[in-house]
Order: sequence, then C-alpha cells, then structure tokens
Amino acid sequence: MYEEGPMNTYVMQVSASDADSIGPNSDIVYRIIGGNEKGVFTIDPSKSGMIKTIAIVDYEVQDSYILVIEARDNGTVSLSSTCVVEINIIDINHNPPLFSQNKYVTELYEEVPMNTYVMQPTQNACNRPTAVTPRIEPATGGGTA
Ligand SMILES: [Ca+2]
Ligand SMILES: [Ca+2]
Repeated sequence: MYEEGPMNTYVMQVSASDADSIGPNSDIVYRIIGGNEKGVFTIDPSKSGMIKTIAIVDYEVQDSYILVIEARDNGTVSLSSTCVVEINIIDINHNPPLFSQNKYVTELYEEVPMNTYVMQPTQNACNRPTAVTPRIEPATGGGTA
C-alpha cells in the first residue's frame, strides 16, 4: 500500500474458516494481536476480516509492518489460530530535495584546469537517499529568503 493514504484506507482482507456447525462454535472474531503497537491498523472483528488504516502511514517513519491476526471462535471453550500479514509501504515522492542554503558563494582562480573542484552544495531531503545529483541552477528568482 502507498504511504500517506487517508485514514480508513482498505489494506486487505483475511479470512479463516471454521469446520464446526453454524453457531458460536464457528462464529469467528478477528483481532490484531501483534505488530500494531503504533495503532496504525484496525481489523473488522466480524466475518469480513477487513484490515484498514486508522492513521496516516508514513514510509519515512516505517516502511513495513508485520501484523499477527488472530481468528477466535465463540465456543464455550474458545479456540483460535493466527496468521501473519506483512504490509509493505510504498514510498511516494512527496519531498523535494532541499539545499541547506539558498545561496552559495565561492571563489575560483581564473585559468584553473578543467575538473577543478568548485564546491559541494549540500542537499537535505526527507525521502530516503536515491541517486539524486544536486544541480546548481542560475540564481534567478529560484529561492525564497
Ligand atoms: Ca470452532
Ligand atoms: Ca516519501
């Protein structure tokens, strides 16, 4: 699923079956019993087993979740089993690369050879590092002070 979806985003559905006859012995209630410490997900306890978000998911905070889901019947001696749901969050490119300053000044002697180091503008972005090469744009109306 993508990060930053609204709350109540459908994630997936789990389903357990119970071979006992219709009635409490095969009445299934779903619960998340592990992996949801941050309270990001909820599961419909009824037969749907639908997992949804109840918070905004941020890839930069956590990029995957492993939930342990329990299915429990309503028998007098209640029986249960569990399954694991792994949810991988897909990063959305919502942070532009940001320079640490909006103006850089340096000095360079004339007639230096090609490939002389000029300076390294530093870049500071919240998205995980990718192969971004900072480009130096002409300083015309680009920055806001
Ligand atoms: Ca049962
Ligand atoms: Ca992102």
